[in-house]
Amino acid sequence: MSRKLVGILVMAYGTPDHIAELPAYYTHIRQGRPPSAAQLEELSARYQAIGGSSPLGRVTRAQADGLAAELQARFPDTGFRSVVGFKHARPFIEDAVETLVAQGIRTVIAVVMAPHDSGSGIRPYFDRAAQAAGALGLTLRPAVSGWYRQPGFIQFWATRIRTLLSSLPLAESRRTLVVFSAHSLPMRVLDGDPYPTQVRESADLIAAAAGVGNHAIAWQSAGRTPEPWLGPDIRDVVRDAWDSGAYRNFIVCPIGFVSDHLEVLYDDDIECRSLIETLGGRYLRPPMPNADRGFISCLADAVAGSLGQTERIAA
Ligand code: FEC
Repeated sequence: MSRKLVGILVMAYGTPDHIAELPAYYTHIRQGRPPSAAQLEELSARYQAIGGSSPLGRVTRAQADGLAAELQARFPDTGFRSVVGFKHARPFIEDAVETLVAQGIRTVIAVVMAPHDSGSGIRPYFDRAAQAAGALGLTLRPAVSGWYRQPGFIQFWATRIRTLLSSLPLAESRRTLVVFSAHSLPMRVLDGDPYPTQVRESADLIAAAAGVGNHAIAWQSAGRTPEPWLGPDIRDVVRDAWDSGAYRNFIVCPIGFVSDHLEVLYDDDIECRSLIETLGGRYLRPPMPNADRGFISCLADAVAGSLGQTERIAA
């Protein structure tokens, strides 16, 4: 008897593979409105500053491979195939669904490489996946979302915070603020949205697991648009903490992301670091989850929970 096949649709934001694809990528992010030449130049300069391209595509593929291998080891009687689908770059989510269908897969579990749920940021991933699956006669469920409560995710960050704190002399560790950050969103899309609450809750859970007394929650990478975005911005949090005189070291934990990419490597490692060092302080940032084995194992825990439901649905 042939093994049952389960597809894992691993979805992430996406990045241009090459700088020549930047205009199309930026236009896609802006829902079809091409950016101005100045906007394009500014974004291109950010990619140049991190070395010319973002590791996001490579890291997402490594996460997908790791996840399939981990699930295969846990459930040897089932065959797992993971496929990557991006929101704003090729292969798009729709391309990935087609790939899974072409492989004869009928059961698909979708997971987004972002820990917190949000109506405008995360739901569109699932809506697009479900629509593509529906058009091809494939039922796609259940979706894994809002997996920030996974104990492995909390432990991942807690362990790394403790490691950084213990690398500092005691007097310095007392003058250290742990800043948890996630992507900001326009206020207009946040009415009744679970996102800010989930981010705050996960920051509190990680801080408690790390035994950290002083922590702050900040929002980063707000779009360059005049409308109000969710704050406080991470740079304001840092300035206020510095001005209070209580803090000289900052451990920045971008818990809203799970990969090295532009928003971490530029907005945090270049922009935020520069602010902190200009003030005279020390910037520290734990390594991102990327394809860390413990992190992949925690993603597998989240998927395994859904797998149980899928097996029941399929039965
Ligand atoms: O490394 C890379 O090449 C890509 C990094 C990247 C990630 C990411 C994640 C999120 N975004 C979210 C919301 C918005 C909203 C707008 C917006 C715009 C951009 C632009 C770039 C970009 N985002 Fe992004 N985002 C990444 C990159 N993002 C580049 C365009 C230039 C700029 O504004 O900086 C505003 C759209 C508009 O103008 O209409 C809103 C959210 C996440 C986290 C969840 C997820 O990963 O999907 C929320 C990674």
